[in-house]
Amino acid sequence: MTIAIQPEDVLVVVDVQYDFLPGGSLAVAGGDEIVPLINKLAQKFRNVVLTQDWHPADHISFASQHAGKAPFETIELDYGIQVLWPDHCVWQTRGAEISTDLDIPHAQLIIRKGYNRQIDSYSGFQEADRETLTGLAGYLNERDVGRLFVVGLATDFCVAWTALDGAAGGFDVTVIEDATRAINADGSLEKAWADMDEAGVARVMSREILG
Ligand code: VGL
Ligand code: ZN
Repeated sequence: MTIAIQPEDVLVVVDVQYDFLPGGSLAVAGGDEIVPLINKLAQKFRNVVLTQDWHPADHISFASQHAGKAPFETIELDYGIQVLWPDHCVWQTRGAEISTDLDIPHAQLIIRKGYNRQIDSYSGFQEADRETLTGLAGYLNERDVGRLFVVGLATDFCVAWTALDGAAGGFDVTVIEDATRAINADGSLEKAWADMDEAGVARVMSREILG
């Protein structure tokens, strides 16, 4: 069965940046494999939005900012549990750049997130304090868009949180599974799919769209 993409549908391409690709500081295994597929999918969409993880060098999510802590350990912050990461996507560094292999000249908006030093932001919609909004929902509502299709990196963090917040915001959200790759730290991928399933986020394969 093929899913027919409508002119008002939107492709949301999450964090296809050098630090999340092989050779990057927080490389997601197989992250480069999805780039040609995303390019192919993007041709089906009139509307494409990109997100970009964009941190100051002393961002609170970096293990390097917490004495005695190593990447992938967690700490408790005001807004809840925070996973600590290797330094990544530091603004104005190459690692933060969106891959130039992404061939989507018609992409209309790049939403940056994670630029507040004290708050992480996996989601393209709101920061981890669950209060500070990025403006993406306002943009999409003002554009009167249809369904959201989410692809990119990483399935279990920024893709999942973006999909969940989209659904919570009333959008019809579908994740295109084979156009994502996961970090999968400590069962995070299984949990992410369970959360998305419960929130009514649909899960499809790219062939259902590409035919
Ligand atoms: C991401 C961890 C930290 C992601 C961003 O894009 O999934 N993961 N920052
Ligand atoms: Zn980040």
